[in-house]
Amino acid sequence: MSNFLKKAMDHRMTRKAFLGWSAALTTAVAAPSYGLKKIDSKVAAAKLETEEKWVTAACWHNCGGRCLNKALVVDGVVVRQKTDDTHPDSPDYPQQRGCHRGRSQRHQVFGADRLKYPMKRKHWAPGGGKKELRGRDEWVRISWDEALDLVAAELKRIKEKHGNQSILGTSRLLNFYGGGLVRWGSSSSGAWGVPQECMTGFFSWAANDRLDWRNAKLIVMWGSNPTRTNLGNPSYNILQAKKSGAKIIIVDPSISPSVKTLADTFIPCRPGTDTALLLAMAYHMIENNLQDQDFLDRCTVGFDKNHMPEGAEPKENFKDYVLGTYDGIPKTPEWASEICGTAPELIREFAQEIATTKPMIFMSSFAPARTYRGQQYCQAFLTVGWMTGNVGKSGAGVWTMPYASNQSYGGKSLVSGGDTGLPPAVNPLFPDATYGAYDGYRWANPTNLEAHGMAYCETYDAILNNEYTATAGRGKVPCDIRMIWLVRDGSGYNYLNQSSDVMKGIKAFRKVDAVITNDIVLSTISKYADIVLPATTEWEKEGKVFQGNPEAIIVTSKVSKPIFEARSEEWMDRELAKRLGLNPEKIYPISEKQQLFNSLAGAQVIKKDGINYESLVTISQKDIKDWGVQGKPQKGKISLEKLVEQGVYQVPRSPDDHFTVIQGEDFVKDPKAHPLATKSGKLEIHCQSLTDKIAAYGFTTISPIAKYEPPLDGYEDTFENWKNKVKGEYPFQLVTMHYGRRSHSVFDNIPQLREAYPQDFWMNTRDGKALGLNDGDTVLIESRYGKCIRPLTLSECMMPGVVSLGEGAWAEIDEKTGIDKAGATNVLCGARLSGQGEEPWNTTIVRVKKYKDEELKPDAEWEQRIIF
Ligand SMILES: Nc1nc2c(c(=O)[nH]1)N[C@H]1C(S)=C(S)[C@@H](COP(=O)(O)OP(=O)(O)OC[C@H]3O[C@@H](n4cnc5c(=O)[nH]c(N)nc54)[C@H](O)[C@@H]3O)O[C@H]1N2
Ligand SMILES: Nc1nc2c(c(=O)[nH]1)N[C@H]1C(S)=C(S)[C@@H](COP(=O)(O)OP(=O)(O)OC[C@H]3O[C@@H](n4cnc5c(=O)[nH]c(N)nc54)[C@H](O)[C@@H]3O)O[C@H]1N2
Ligand SMILES: [Mo]
Repeated sequence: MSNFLKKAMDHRMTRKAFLGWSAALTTAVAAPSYGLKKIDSKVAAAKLETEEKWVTAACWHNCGGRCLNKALVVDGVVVRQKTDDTHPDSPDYPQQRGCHRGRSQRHQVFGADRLKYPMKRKHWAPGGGKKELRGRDEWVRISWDEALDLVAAELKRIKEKHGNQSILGTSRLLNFYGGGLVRWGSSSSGAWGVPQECMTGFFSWAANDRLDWRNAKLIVMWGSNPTRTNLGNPSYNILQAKKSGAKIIIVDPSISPSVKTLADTFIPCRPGTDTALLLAMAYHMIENNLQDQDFLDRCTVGFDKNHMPEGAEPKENFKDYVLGTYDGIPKTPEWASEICGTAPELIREFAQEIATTKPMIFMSSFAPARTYRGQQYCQAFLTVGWMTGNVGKSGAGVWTMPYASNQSYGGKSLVSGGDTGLPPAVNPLFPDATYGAYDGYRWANPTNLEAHGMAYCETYDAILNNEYTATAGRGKVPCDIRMIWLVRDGSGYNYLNQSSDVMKGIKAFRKVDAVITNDIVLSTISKYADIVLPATTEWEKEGKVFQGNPEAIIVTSKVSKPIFEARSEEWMDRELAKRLGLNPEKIYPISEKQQLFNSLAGAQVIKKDGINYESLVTISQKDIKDWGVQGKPQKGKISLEKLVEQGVYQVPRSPDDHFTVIQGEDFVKDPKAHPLATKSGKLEIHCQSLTDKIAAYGFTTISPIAKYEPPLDGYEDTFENWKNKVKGEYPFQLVTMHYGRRSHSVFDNIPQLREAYPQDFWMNTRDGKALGLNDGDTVLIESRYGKCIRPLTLSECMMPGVVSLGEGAWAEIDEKTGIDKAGATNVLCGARLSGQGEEPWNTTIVRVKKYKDEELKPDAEWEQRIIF
């Protein structure tokens, strides 16, 4: 046995002993899968020299990063992982280094709890069988033929008897089979979408190039925690700006890890009350005439009565609302402080600083907009940012970082992969959204008559009550949902674990005739399903071009054969298609290999001039022959072989390159010549189209200017008597932040990561003491919607009255007590309809007490969900 192989195996043994893993886990990890042949050390030693290979291995999850992962494959077995070492690291040209999760990927791919065989719930029968047993029934291993026959027959039966509208889901195959109901709304970006569209024409959706951040004197990060939520290079980039002299201010209800590593100043603010804080900052600026009046007059509408958009009531201007001219309530720091908890003096200092420090970057995450009626936060944030005039200039900007889709660098795309050539498959029941796009930033057009489906938050009610709110003012329409169809490719499910109200979700799951999923592990949705199809991970597929980072693309390769009986989603679709009387060749006219080839052949890289693009990859006739694909030879900057071998193409950067982008420079210089895609062509502080659009959804209303209205389940609702400050039944505000252990629910099953990032419930020390609680106690956390138990961490880092729990833990619900042991946040967060259908997670209220009925073992020691 070679040294490193021995080391790798020793490492496993120590880990095993340390974590006390189950016997089953040890077997599967020590003799991974597909090979399952034991490595004969002598034979292996002879072969090893030639059979070691570093392969570029995908890391495909929805974490916001796109990093380079390499796997060392020895005799078919992955023994080690590493990350980017393709070039030396520097701040200008950083390596694309993976995080602790990406580097744990082999524990996911080859974990003992990987799904190995198709399986069926024992008491499921076409039509549902014993539906109430979902989530607690036994599993039966079945053959692929049986699984595919059952799934196809049930899909056919439901379609023929009840119609496509009784199927909830969308997938390439399903869309060819008549489609299904779609869940729309905004899960990821909270309320940001429609305000961005209507107030800015999507202008503030993009940031200046990362190298330009170094020119900022001040960076305000609102509700932003990149050291946990942007684990690739973004925090590193922000650190470079700090080193170049930028002061950093973070606004958050907790002293987050990012406050500790990046911030110079911390501004506390209660969840869901940011609008009040922002209005008070505006008040201070107006009172002291600190706003950039020239910018406001030239580039915005609605700030004061003299600059209103056409048709708007002059009294409805922002300035007079802040001053309280007509409503008699000046939005002073004292007024705000009672709501947001920030000291009035601190509000004044903060306002003074942002108004007088130039250039400043004023950026927000999604979290404060993941609140009830979250649009008001977006309005207030943009308005106050614009009041400082920091738009269209170097080192300046007012924007929301699109965390989930890229590395949050800003700037333009310097290199990108081409189209796969796979034609889109439009869902006939929801023609707006083509299958395949992640819906984080999409929301249904509220006037769309063709949209069949409901907001995320209304899904379970739709199943249970047979009606949902339709778009285009159609009011409630009847429905009869019979099937939940989750046979699709990878992430983006947003069910149970990841969507509000798990408890109601389980009831809904237990009502339908069939729940079909494909998955790589028995995640929460699959646990409550009837038939689960084992999918291959990206490591077992042909490879893909992964995009998102504007400066680099990652080209992955196949790392291993499919383990056990796992099959690709495409294979499942093709097999099901045959059984449904569809032509698989029409659904997948080109092979996976051809798709990869097309992406590479179409890849474009920016030229030195910073304007034009050229082909990235050199392809020879021999390449085309070797790959067995169709294509034409072409000339580019890197050979196909080299790119695949290297696994990454990154555009080198330096401060004097021509790639720097200053967002909105032209617009600010001459707004008439370069109008924005808004009604007025300017930035809209008063925005009637926003009000109208939100009203069209029929959930909550929003004023055309930023106003503070207490959200449902916000701070005010923690009181029984607001005036006398008497606390009510649910006295604490819960935030459900994104957590280092995992990417949403993905990776939550990895014992090593569980050990490194405990799923603790955080509370302010004084609050805990007042309740007689100690650090490490097991506590029961209850909301109107559900309850869970977790170990308590007391910390002065939490604002008093605020508690927090990382989102994504795999719900582990005790059927007898209804208590979730894992700390799955959506057990606590209720499904409430708001605005554009955004999920209002960060406005949730709870109560907390000591829990004595059970000793809670660390979840790193829990039994894994291993079925076969
Ligand atoms: N490790 C990890 N990283 C991830 C992900 C993951 O699952 N795990 N998911 C990725 C995805 S898809 C997304 S959308 C992004 C999400 O990125 P964000 O939305 O930025 O992430 P959160 O962790 O929800 O919130 C960030 C900070 O906001 C604070 N916060 C919460 N509510 C409020 C509020 O009302 N007001 C204020 N001022 N602050 C508040 C929280 O305390 C937290 O410190 O993260 C991405 N990155
Ligand atoms: N309370 C609360 N809830 C939240 C949030 C919050 O802040 N608070 N954040 C929300 C946000 S921003 C987002 S983006 C959503 C994300 O919500 P989801 O998209 O639902 O989350 P994931 O956990 O990424 O879901 C991935 C699913 O795909 C499966 N999977 C992974 N890899 C593969 C594969 O290769 N093949 C197949 N077939 N399946 C695979 C996993 O097992 C898992 O079931 O969560 C949201 N939920
Ligand atoms: Mo997200």
